[in-house]
Amino acid sequence: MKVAFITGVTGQDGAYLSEFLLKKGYEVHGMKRRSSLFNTDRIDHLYQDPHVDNRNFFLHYGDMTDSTNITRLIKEIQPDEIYNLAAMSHVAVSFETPEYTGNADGLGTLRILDAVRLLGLEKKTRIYQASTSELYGKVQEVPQSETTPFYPRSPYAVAKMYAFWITVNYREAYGMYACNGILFNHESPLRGETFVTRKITRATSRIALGLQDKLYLGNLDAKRDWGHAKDYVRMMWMILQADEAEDWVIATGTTTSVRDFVRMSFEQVGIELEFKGEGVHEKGFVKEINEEKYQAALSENGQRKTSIEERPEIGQEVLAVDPKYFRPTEVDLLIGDPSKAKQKLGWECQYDLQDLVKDMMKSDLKLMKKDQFLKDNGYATLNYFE
Ligand code: NDP
Ligand code: GDR
Repeated sequence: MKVAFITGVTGQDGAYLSEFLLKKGYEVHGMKRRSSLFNTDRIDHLYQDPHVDNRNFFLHYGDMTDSTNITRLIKEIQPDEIYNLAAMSHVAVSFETPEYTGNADGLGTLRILDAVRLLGLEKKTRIYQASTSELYGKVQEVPQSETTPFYPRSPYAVAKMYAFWITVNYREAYGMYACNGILFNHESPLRGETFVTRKITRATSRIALGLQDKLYLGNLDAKRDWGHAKDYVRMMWMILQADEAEDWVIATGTTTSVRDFVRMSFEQVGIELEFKGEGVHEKGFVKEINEEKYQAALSENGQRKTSIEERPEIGQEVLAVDPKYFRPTEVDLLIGDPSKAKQKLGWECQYDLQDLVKDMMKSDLKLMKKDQFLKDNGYATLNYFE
């Protein structure tokens, strides 16, 4: 039985990767942070009672900023594969917490690599480093591939650039099997609520159900190459099974603006939007509602129907720009060229963007119907949006 150690196990990718590796027969160890509330929502379905025998999923407390803890965990676990997914992963927040981001995302990666070296596990343990398309930053060329120069545009991306090169350096200096997956944006129903896609699918669901009037976003012109996280965690594993340790771009090869992602989400509930104005004055209005599609989307999962008074109306302003979501420096356009991974690893996506939006909207409609039920019955619901 192979043993994997996943940092960032409580995050979007950590949850999908754990599921994937457990299905493959791995023994999976995950590192989670201590928090004052439970932070294991995404992996609770995998949890195993510590008092039973034959467990194959284990959680350990740890932090990327604590080398003694990381070294001890790797010594105890003796992993065949390490997936370093832990990071302060929000680009906008990294401008608020640049030093911490450098420590956790940049030096944290060094702590993993150096622990493996100091413990003499260089020949046993393979390491996957969660690198990112944010490394490309300011557009130098499109589509971006393994040979495109980096130009990071945020403290997050700069920290990840250190992590990228220290991974390459340990591979070259010590002969370690250490790889970077340069993954472009990938999303899912498990995506954190403050990343733009999830913020949009949550708000669209709430607006359709009459729980919220309007959504505020930042830069609607930004373009991203969005894939489904399930497809991308499969690639993380494939990267560590290759004969040679290398760096790989994983992307869909298509790009879409934030504005079009909003449009696609509303289409899922039969609402057509019209955009008016420019820049900070741009707004989105309800242009048409396809009654059949609206009813079909909302009546799935069998909850009560949204009353006429609660429903969005034609002409309603449902989207506005709030400059507080603009970033001091922005990444305008990402579109990846995954040819190398396609040719050498046989990379294929099972989900396209339409499937992704559908999957996220289906899940968020279901979650928001739960909120509708709670509200109907006099309970408080989450009222926090960032
Ligand atoms: P998430 O933000 O969903 O998860 C991040 C994980 O890291 C969480 O488990 C979080 O714990 C943990 N974490 C954060 N800081 C620390 C720390 N100091 N010590 C220990 N654990 C910590 O990210 P994703 O799952 O989306 O991404 C996984 C990795 O891939 C990240 O490194 C990200 O930067 C990178 N990446 C992501 C892409 C994407 O589009 N999703 C694209 C390219 C790269 P907690 O739950 O307690 O907050
Ligand atoms: P990104 O993802 O910065 O690409 O990093 P995010 O979803 O946060 O932003 C994508 C684009 O949308 C624009 N945007 C907004 N973003 C957020 N979060 N909130 C808004 O209200 C909003 N309005 C417009 C942003 O300006 C940006 O252009 C993600 C993270 O998962 C990283 O960890 C990962 O490395 C990269 O993807 C690849």
